[in-house]
Formats: sequence, C-alpha cells, structure tokens
Amino acid sequence: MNDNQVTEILKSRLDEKNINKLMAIQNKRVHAFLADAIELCNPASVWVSSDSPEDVAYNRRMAVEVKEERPLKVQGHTIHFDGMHDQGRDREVTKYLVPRNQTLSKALNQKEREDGLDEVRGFLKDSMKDRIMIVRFMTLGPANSEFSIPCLECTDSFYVSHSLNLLYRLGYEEFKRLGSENQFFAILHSAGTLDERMVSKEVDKRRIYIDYTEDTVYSVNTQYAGNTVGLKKLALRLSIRKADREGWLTEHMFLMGVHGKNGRKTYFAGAFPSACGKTSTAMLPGEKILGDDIAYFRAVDGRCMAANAESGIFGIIQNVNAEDDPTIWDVLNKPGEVIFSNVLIADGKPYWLGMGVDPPETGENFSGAWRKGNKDKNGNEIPCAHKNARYAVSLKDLANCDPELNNPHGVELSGIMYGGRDAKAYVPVQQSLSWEHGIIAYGASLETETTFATIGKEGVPEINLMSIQDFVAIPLGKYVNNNLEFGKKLKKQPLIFGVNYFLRDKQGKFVNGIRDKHVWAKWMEQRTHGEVNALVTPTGLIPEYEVLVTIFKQLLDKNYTREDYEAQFTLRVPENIAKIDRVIEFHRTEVDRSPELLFEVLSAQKERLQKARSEYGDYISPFSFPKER
Ligand code: GTP
Ligand code: SPV
Ligand code: MN
Repeated sequence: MNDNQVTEILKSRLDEKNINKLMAIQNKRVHAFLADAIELCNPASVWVSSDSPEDVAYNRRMAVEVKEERPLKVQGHTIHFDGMHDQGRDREVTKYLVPRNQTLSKALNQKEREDGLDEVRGFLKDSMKDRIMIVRFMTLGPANSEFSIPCLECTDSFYVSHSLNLLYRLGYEEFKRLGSENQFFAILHSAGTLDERMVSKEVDKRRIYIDYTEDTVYSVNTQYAGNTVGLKKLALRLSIRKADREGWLTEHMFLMGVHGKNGRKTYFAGAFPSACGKTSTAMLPGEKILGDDIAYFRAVDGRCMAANAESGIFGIIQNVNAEDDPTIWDVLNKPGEVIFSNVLIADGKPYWLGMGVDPPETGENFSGAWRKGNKDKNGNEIPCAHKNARYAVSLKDLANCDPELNNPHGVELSGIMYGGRDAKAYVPVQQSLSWEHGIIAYGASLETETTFATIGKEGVPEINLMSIQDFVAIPLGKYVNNNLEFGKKLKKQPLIFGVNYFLRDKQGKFVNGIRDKHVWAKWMEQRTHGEVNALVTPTGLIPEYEVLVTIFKQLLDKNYTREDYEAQFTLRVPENIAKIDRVIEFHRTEVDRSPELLFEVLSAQKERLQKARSEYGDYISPFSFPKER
C-alpha cells in the first residue's frame, strides 16, 4: 500500500470526527497499520479514542451497552465473563513468528513467519464486520520518561479497551508528540465470532502470534485479558527484545516500598511465576505498592532505577479476604471503577473462592447459569468461580499506592527477590552470596509448579527461569547473561534474595503461614541497611533465629518457636543437590548460550552442599551454621 492508498482507506472508512482525531497524529506507521487492519478486519465503523474524559466515559458505557460487561450493585463495578475454555493464558497457541533465516531457542513456541501470518490474518479476515474497531494510543512506563514505550492497540472489544484504561497510561498526547517516529509496539485484536453470552466461540481458532520483526502482535478468537490486552504479556515479549538491544532489563516483577526504621522506605522488586506471589507480596498491609507484574530496570549513574510498565492491577481474586488482604478487600467492596472477571454473580454481587464468605448456591459464572453441584463435560464439578477469576483496578485507586508510581526517573532499587512454588528444596528466605550467585542460583534456577493462570494441567513441576521464561523472546542464555552484565553497570547493586512461600513438610503441609512473607520482607529491608546479621549456609545467608523472633512478635504478634525455625530453615541437602542437578541438566539441554559462569556457580554450590553433608548429615539444623563475619 502506498501513502495515497493508506489515506484513501482511512478517509473512506472513518467519519469526520474520528479522522480528525487520527490525523492529529502524523505518523506514517500508525496510518499504514490502521489502514491494513481496516482492510483486513472490515469493521462496521472505526472509533478513535482521544483519551478525553468524554471518550473515556463513552468507552465505559459501550462495554456495558454491547454486553461485554454488566453493572453490579456497587457503583462503578462491572462483571465480564470469558468463555469456559478461555480462562487463562494459552501457551499452546501463543507463538513467535520467526523468519525463515532465523532461529529462536527450542524452548520457545514458534512458527514460520509467513505461514503464521497467513493463518492468523485468515482468522482476522472480516472479523469485525458487525462491530466497531476501537483505536487506542497508550504508553508502557511513565510518560515523558526514558522508560516509556508507546503502544497502539486496535481491538473490537470495549472490555479490552476499558481494561487498558484501568491498567495502563493513556498515550494519545504522547503519540501526537512522537510525530513520525516509528518505534512503537502495535497490537491487533479481535474477539472473533461471539455467542449469545458475548464470549468468543471459535476456541479452536484462537491464535496469539508475536511478529517481533515488526514489533506487532496479532490476537484472535479470545477475550481473556492475558491474551488480548496487548500491553500485558504480549508487549512484554517485545520489550524484552527491545531491552536486549538497548542494554536495560524487562522483568516479570512487582515493585514495592517496604517501610523500616525512622519512617524510611526501601524499594524491592520480586519475580514470581504467575499465581505464585507477586500481588500478594506487593500488597502487604502497611507497605506501598508500585507495581505487581511488569518492571523495567535501567542503570543510571551506577544506580538500579526501576519503573512499573503498568499503572493498574489485573489481580487474582481467589483467596482475597478481609483478614489477609484488607487493602484490596476494601477496594473490591466500595464504590469505584473495578472490572471483575469470571467470579460468581448473584443478586448483582460478586463471590469468589476463598473470600471468607459462603457463596450462594446459584448464580451466573464463567459456565453460564450455575447451580452448586453442576458438572462440566468431563463430569468434574464446576466451582462457583474460576480459580483464575480476577479483578482490574487502577493503582491510583488504592490507599497503599506509592506516590512515585509516575516518577519519570523511576525509583532506586535496594533488593530483588526470586521465588516459585518449590515444595522441597529452598528455605523460605535467603540472601545470595553475590549478584552473580543470586541471578544464577535463585533466578536462573527458579523451579515452580504450573498454576491455574495458564490453560493446562496444574501442579506440574518445571523450571521457569527468572519467572519470565514464557515471555523471553531471545535466547534464554543470553537473557541470563544480560542480567549478569547488568550488575556490572551498577555501583550499588541491589541485594538478591531467594524466597519460597511454598515449602512443604513430609506430610505435604506448607511450613509457612500466608502472612510470614511480611516477616521476610522486613528482614530483607533490614539486610539492605546492614542492620542484622545472618548465618552462612551452602545455598545463601539465612536469618538468625533471634532476629526472626523479634520481627514475628512486633509485626504479627506471634511467638516464633525454635521448632518453627527448624522446620522452615533446616537445610535439606539431598533435595538441594537434586535441584542443582535438574537445573544444570536443563541449562545443558534446553537453553542455548547459558553462560559458563552459571555452571561454575552451581557446581560450587553443589560442592558446598556435599561438604556440609559430610560434616552434618543430610538434614542440617539452621542452628549449626556459623555467623557471617
Ligand atoms: P499473576 O497475576 O498471575 O502474575 O500472579 P501473582 O504472582 O501476582 O500471584 P498472587 O500474588 O496473586 O498469588 C496467587 C496465589 O498464591 C493465590 O491463590 C494466593 O492465595 C497464593 N498465595 C500467595 N501467597 C501465599 C503464601 O504465602 N502461601 C501459600 N500457600 N499461598 C500463597
Ligand atoms: C500472569 O499470568 O502472569 C498474569 C495474568 O499476570 S495475565 O494477564 O494472564 O498475564
Ligand atoms: Mn503476571
């Protein structure tokens, strides 16, 4: 298409108001992308959001009018349902489009680019013929900042577009300023054919393809936000490539401020795989949340500066209750803008698993009209709400939102955590022996179990490097190496911690309570200020018993016993050696270009474990370990 054809298409398909809004953005790539999308999807009309209060309100209204959302009793709350088989990220059909002459790691799901484009564009053909195409300009990262990445999303779902408003920064003005600059991410989404409940019907034609050669993503026949709100996990894949080219880091991490002595606040980031603890950590009562899913890191004058790519939360609602999560509970119960998804609705009120309130026996949920005891096609009982039911809210609506959220310079990080669902090996909290040791032994060795956040079997153990493996669009080893190299740019490196909320005892019971993570956070905060000692173990530095006694008492009013400490911090040597063997095997066979240092660091840890075993046996009480000098 030449420039004239592009203009021709836009002028013939947009009405005067919308063409004016669009032409205020003088960018050839924007115009060409939209002309192509219009030709392909053939929408009934095109609406461009200018982010004005009227446009934001129109979007909110339309989501209800087209029945993708329904108002609930509490003012500002709505419910959206995704289809029965569209309740999480779909790994199987999410693929990188790779040109014939290129290769990506074999651990990555990929497809030959031309074939992939033909297939997905085939499914997008005429997909919007009865619907409005919505054109959105957004940014990832704070505005007017080194961290910002402009994004264009084109969708036929007012729910998706409404979610963008809650979760990201509006970017129409930013695009106007951009002028002809063509460095932005573009996303084209269509929910495809919908059934009478307004949910995507053609599940087998669901595709999410990432065309990284053009910084473009295609998504079709799905509505679940993780597959459709392109600025989330789809743009994440593109930003990892951008960060790799430009020498900074994109991480699947929360950001939070932890309070300490004399009113000070210390910033932490934390990587946990989906449904393994990011939001629950960042929302700890009394602390400040800056982000709960995606963080950008840049080395600035030797300091590690971090910003949230997002400005809202698309959070798991299961187990959110008044006692454990008072802040989010409050937001989910008072007037204000909240989109609930895939919870049970009865009498205009939402109910979910683990809310601490008995749900009614009938209502409407992701399966349609629901009654307790209803079974699915396979004879399994349908729960009242899906485990991956979620809520979407803006961070600014939270009482504990950190005031630095939109600081264009980001915040300076003092600590980084890595944690997964590791039932057997790692202790609940430990500090790495160095930056390299932390990146390798905690980040690149992160083991977890699959969860309900992705479609497929739950509880399958796997390695999920840095908790970001699904989204790494460059060779995995190079990604590890970028993290190692990043440390060298820092004069003051954040301390690195390994945490494990999911360690179990021999009977299979978790050895920690849900609030214990707060104690670990306070201990880490004190470590970053050099205020408390630690004990040296073969896998890292662990808290001293007496220090934990004090924090447990002050914070949770709990008497922390020697038995608790031993149950949680005993070093399990056989499990730790087996873990290292699995991780080494994984990096040898599944990862291309794992740095040699990784094997050295892991082998050294294995030797330390073997040495300790020869002295103390297989299970070593934490009281045996020496104090750090
Ligand atoms: P995504 O939004 O998918 O990226 O997930 P996330 O990392 O933000 O997960 P989140 O913090 O929402 O945790 C999800 C699940 O972990 C919920 O079902 C929680 O109940 C559970 N969970 C959180 N903390 C703990 C804990 O300390 N112990 C146990 N056993 N479960 C926990
Ligand atoms: C995750 O699965 O890591 C999430 C939710 O944060 S999603 O939007 O599906 O990515
Ligand atoms: Mn996530």
